[in-house]
Amino acid sequence: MAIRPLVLLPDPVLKQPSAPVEKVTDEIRTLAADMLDTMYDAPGIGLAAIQIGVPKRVVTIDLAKQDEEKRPIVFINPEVTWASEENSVYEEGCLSIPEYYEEVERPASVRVRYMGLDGATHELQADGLMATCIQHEIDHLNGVLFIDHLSRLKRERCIKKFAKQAKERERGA
Ligand code: K2U
Ligand code: ZN
Repeated sequence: MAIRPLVLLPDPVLKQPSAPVEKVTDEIRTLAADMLDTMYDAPGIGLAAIQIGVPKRVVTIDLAKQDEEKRPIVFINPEVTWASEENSVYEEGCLSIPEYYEEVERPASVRVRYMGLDGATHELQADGLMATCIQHEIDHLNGVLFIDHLSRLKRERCIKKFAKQAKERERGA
C-alpha cells in the first residue's frame, strides 16, 4: 500500500466534515491500509481519513508500543453512544499540527459503535488513552481539531504560527 502526505494546519480541508461510508468496498480497504501505513510511518497512534485529504468517516488506531505486536483497529462511521460524566486530561498532539502539544479535557470513558472492515457493527468501551484518541479522531471526522478545545488566545497563536510556517514553505518551494 502507500504512505500518503499529511494535510497540515492551516489547510481548510481539516475543517471539512467527513461523509459516512455506505459500504466496505475495495476502495475503503485500500484507504484503511494507506492510513495505517501513513500512521505507522509518522509515527502516530491514530489517524482520521481527512488527515490524508479523504473526507470519509474512517479512523485507524493502534496503541501498541513500537516494540510490541501491532494491534490495528479500523473504525468506519464511529459514533459515541455513551460518555462518562467523569473527565480526564491528556496532553494531546496531532499529526496535522506537528510538535504542538496542549492539555485537553474529555470524558474519561466512552462507548463507541462502528462498522468494521468485515461490514459488521461493533461496540467498544474505551478508557484511558484509547478514550482520548478515539474522541480526538471522531472530532477530526466532524472538522474539529484539538486546538478548538483550547482558549481562543492559545488557538489563535497556534494558527498564526502554522500559517507563518506554511508561507515560509511556499516561499521555499
Ligand atoms: O489524529 C491524530 O493526529 C493522531 C494523534 C492521535 C492522538 C492525539 C492525542 C492523544 C492521543 C492520540 C497522533 O497519534 S499524535 C501523536 C501522539 C502519540 C501519542 C500520544 C499523544 C500524541
Ligand atoms: Zn489529530
